[in-house]
Amino acid sequence: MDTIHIKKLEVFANHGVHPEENVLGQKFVISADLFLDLHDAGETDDLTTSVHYGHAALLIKEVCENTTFLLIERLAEEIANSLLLKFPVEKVRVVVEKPWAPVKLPLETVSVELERGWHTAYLSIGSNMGDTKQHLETAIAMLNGNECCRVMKASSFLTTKPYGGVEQADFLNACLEIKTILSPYKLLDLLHEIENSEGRERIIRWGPRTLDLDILLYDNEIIYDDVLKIPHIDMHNRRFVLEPLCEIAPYAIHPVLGTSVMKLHENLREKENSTF
Ligand code: ROI
Repeated sequence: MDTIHIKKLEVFANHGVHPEENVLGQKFVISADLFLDLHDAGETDDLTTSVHYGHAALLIKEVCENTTFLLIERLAEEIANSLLLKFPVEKVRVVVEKPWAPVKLPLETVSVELERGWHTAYLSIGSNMGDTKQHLETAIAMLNGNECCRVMKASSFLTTKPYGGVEQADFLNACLEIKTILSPYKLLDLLHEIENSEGRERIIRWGPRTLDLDILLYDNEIIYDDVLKIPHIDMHNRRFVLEPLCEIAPYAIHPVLGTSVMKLHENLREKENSTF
């Protein structure tokens, strides 16, 4: 992808583990690569279609000067997040150098480097208690209200029969495409927070719920641990997931099965038709 480079911006700031560093301050040298599509700027010569590198450099300076962190890792993370949130960039690479680090050895510099960016995730949302439509709408509003998430697409709301064998009321379901700078684990935490704020209690497994939010896909990532399973472990068997997901992302690929959402939907319909 096209890149704007900001190379070795010098700032004076107070980050460090030693209290003396927080008082005296020292030099930090920051480099940032901003990844974005520069075709429009290249063709139109219009600054509003790109990022003003002066504004980006000023933001970096402000983040460095207005905070005091122990670690340069934390500072780099904060710079990366600020750039991603303030400017229309897909990804950033940030290097924080600390040439005067008090390590009592003759080294040129110490530094950290990290890359952060916007990710695409697909979520399933569902409710079968109370004002179901209101719960889904609140979930969408709360996701959009979080600066680290942007709801890009929402499917229509579908009334679906309960899946999973527990007798209960019909569900209202939908799927969302979001952009997020949160890691999969942080995104999961946010989804739990939103569920809890809508009064979600975990009483019966697969029982009624005011609001259920699941991560279906997160880029092409595959995660399988005690906390999180991505892609959602049962999504290919759930019509209430595949039908709305097919509306907004028919060509998204399930990274384990290597199959498009449209094909998974078709396969499930065939399976259901052959069993009934
Ligand atoms: N069934 C439907 N139709 N919709 C859901 O959102 C839903 N969610 C669940 C279980 C209980 C598995 N069944 C569902 O968690």
